[in-house]
Amino acid sequence: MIFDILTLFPAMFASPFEESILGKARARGLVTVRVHNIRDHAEDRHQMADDRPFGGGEGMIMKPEPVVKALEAVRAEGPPAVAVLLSPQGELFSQSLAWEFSRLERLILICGRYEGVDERVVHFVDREVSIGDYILTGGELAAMVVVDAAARLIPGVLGNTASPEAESFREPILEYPQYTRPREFRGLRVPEVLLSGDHEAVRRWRRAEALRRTRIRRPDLFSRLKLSDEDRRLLQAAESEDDSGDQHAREVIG
Ligand code: 9D3
Repeated sequence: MIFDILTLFPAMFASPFEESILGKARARGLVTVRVHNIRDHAEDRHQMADDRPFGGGEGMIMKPEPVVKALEAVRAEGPPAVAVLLSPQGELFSQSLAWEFSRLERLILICGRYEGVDERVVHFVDREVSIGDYILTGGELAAMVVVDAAARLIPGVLGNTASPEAESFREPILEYPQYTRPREFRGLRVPEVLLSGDHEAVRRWRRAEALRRTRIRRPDLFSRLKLSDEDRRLLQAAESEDDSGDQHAREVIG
């Protein structure tokens, strides 16, 4: 899959895609990331990419022409592509959108800066995407999030260590707590059941922990879960236990 990224800050993309899994996927030719400087498509002598907002107001707005020129130039030089503007006004990015993008031959990601992008740019893209309700200084980090989430779903990118296919069928539940050696770290012991060798007891404990955490931390997910009779029993058993060890639970309960 090809990712074309349009940005005023191409240097921001130097290292994130060279490390670890994505770096290997690029080396193996499964993923291509090309970064394009929008400023190269600005017409005037000073290559201005921003200007003051009509109607007045704070800050600067990205001019439409350099962005649309860059988009048209990049579109013309490769296979069919979906063009996405990263924008705080976009639809919320999600795992299902990551799956959709991962099936494309090519995705063009446009990163805004300053106080925003001239609204007419929206007419030239296929969709607008936000990664969440918090304020970033530009679309670059959002574009990296989208590339990372979509690229790991491309067949072969993760290798044999994990199967992303399984993720699409997963129930909406948080994961159970995980531990590795040593058995005791700074006075904190690994739960005894995980050392017991009793696989059935381990399974029940993990299920109970996952259910309990989901109910406390993510009631939105918990309400969508279809609980089995065993799930109800596990939750009831967990209820009677002291849960003061759960730092996050303490925060939520207050
Ligand atoms: C505080 C500034 N805002 C009011 C004038 C407008 C604003 C403009 C530009 C807020 C953020 C940005 C830059 N953000 C993005 O381009 C962006 C973004 C984000 O901020 N949060 C989540 N997803 C995204 S995708 C692109």
